[in-house]
Amino acid sequence: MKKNDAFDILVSKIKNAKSIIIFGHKNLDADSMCSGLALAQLIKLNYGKDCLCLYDGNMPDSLHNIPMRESMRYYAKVDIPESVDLVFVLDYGTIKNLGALSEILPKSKFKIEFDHHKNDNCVGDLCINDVAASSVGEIIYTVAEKLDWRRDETVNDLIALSVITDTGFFKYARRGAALRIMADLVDSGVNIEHLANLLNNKSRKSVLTEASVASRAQFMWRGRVAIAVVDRSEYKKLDGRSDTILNLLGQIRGVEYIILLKQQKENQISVSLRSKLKPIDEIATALGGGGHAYAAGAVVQDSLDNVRAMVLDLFKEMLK
Ligand SMILES: [Mn+2]
Repeated sequence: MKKNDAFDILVSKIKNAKSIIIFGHKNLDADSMCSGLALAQLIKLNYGKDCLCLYDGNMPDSLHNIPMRESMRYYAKVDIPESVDLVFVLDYGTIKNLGALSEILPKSKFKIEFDHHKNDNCVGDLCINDVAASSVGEIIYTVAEKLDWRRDETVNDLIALSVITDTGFFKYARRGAALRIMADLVDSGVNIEHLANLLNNKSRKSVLTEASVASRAQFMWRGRVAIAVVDRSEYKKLDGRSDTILNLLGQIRGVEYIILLKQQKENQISVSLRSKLKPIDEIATALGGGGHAYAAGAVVQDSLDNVRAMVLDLFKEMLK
């Protein structure tokens, strides 16, 4: 389908919809939350319609100060009608990542997705996806520009939050678009330092737990691979994705790959992988997950020891 046709469909579906629901992946991050809220606000500003923004799983403390946070509703506490005219699915990668929100898909008359993950099994009837985009916020910005949608200060802040968080404050921006968008947003009044401080809202307990996990990391293959483990009791104290652990280990000279294992339940281990060298998304795929070339992950139903052995075997194979 040509891009223009896709945008025509997008606009006519919004114009004709009486009910609109927006959601991203379960255990939302800043991009899935901010891109959804930005889209809701754009639809409000340009078409005068209210959207219902939903989330499932845990909303980290670091997202509690985000503009329009009060518009986010917890899925289990909302009565979803049997039929919804239009559903937007954002930043999800694979249907598994939607959690209970996937129950809404069969109730929707039309589904539009915006995503920047590699995905061979899209749920959308219309897919406005771009794997080269830094964030879904970037895709939303591009669509808004293309369609001449009016943006306000809130939309600008939300899109900027998507871009800065998903690029790790521009470190992972792999094309200029993210920076050009940010330049435009800053010229429109966005204050990056203010947005960064909005995110500094974790509890002391969670940050100190992350520091403690990092301090017990092990180093293998002459220090090229760092592996850190969050046990079950520590897992309960974490806020969101525990990026601090990855950031700390990534600062160490010689560390090329980081493996973070989080014991969510006795036999359910979340695996986060980061690379400074070769793509590691294939390793995540081999574990039943996925993600980006240099930042990927999976959730594996097995014991901590077994998952650790499995991941190290896959690394051994790659580093050979
Ligand atoms: Mn994203």
